[in-house]
Amino acid sequence: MADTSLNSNFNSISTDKPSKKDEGEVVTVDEAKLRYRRPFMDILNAELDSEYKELILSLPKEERWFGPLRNYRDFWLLQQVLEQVLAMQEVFMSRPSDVIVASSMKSGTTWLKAITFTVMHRDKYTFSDHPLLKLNPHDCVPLIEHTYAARDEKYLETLPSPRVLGSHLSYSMLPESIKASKCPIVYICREPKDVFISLWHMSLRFEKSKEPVSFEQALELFCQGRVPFGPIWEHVLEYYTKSLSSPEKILILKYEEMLKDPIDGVTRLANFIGRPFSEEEIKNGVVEKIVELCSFNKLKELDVNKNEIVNETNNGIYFRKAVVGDWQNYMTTEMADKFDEMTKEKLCGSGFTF
Ligand code: PAP
Repeated sequence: MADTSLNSNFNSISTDKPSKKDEGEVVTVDEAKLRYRRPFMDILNAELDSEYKELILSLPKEERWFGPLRNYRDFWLLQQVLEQVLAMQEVFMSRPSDVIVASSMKSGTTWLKAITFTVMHRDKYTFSDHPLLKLNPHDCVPLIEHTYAARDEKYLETLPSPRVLGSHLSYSMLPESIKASKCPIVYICREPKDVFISLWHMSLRFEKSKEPVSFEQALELFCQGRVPFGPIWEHVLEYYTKSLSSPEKILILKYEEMLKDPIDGVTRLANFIGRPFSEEEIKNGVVEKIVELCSFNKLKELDVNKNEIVNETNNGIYFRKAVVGDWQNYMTTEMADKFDEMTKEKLCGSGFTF
């Protein structure tokens, strides 16, 4: 499958935190290197300091769980991220060759990033010497808005085409250049009760320094959409509706279906992004190898993805259980019924089901 001569590309992966010097440097595409993303704490600790500050401070605020979040055009975003989302609308330039991995949080993003990156770049790297063995999928596929929020946006320009980039933004909030460009968007969604449980567990590990909210209160806030990039129902529906009118632009994948039949999911994705598997690749088991490399069991055992802090980034938070229906271990029947009722109401008439 892979051209081993290109492995020199992988050998040049830099594990250094980008220095202040890097920020001012003009880096050409030829010098592109994959590397660790900047730590999320840098974003959380940043002060609002742009022309958007006044607008942001005037928006509805939520800081009981995560946050401070602000509500902008019906979605809740971390205020430091929102600031950069507003700034990047005009400056982010997508390329027609980009592929965008989109999702609401905790819906299978890490997995889909790994798969899309591997499918797209399968001629570049061997399975035994693959970037995913040393870097987290979020390093290989940077989240556009977090890269901006970490003031590291020049890095996106250094990546050679075709780039695989991620976003948790709702479709309506994506930069115009992504919407107007030919670049395909692969969107993954997941049953919201499992998303909530996944988010709850992440918050337990992430928000240690804050006064913790109760499970019941977190559930209430989730249902009100008061979580980063929420509400989830509107997030899914925006992409789903757009996928109906522009099926060549957006592919909707479901986490549960991917778990049941990953070969089919990977094959559909490869076809959609214009990188279908050849007969020879299929005969040589390339699809199975991609599924194996990107599998939960494989990725979570890698040193880079263990709980230890790597470059100030706790990659362990992205790998927990990876099962369907874990909500049953945490929610009462009453909670689940109320939740399902809401999901039914939100999706009513849309034609979409989880
Ligand atoms: P993010 O939004 O913070 O990037 P995201 O990757 O979307 O998180 O979701 C994390 C969930 O995907 C976790 O689910 P859980 O809490 O219910 O266990 C995580 O375990 C699961 N996950 C991570 N990697 C994989 C994978 N390779 N295959 C399947 N599921 C995965």
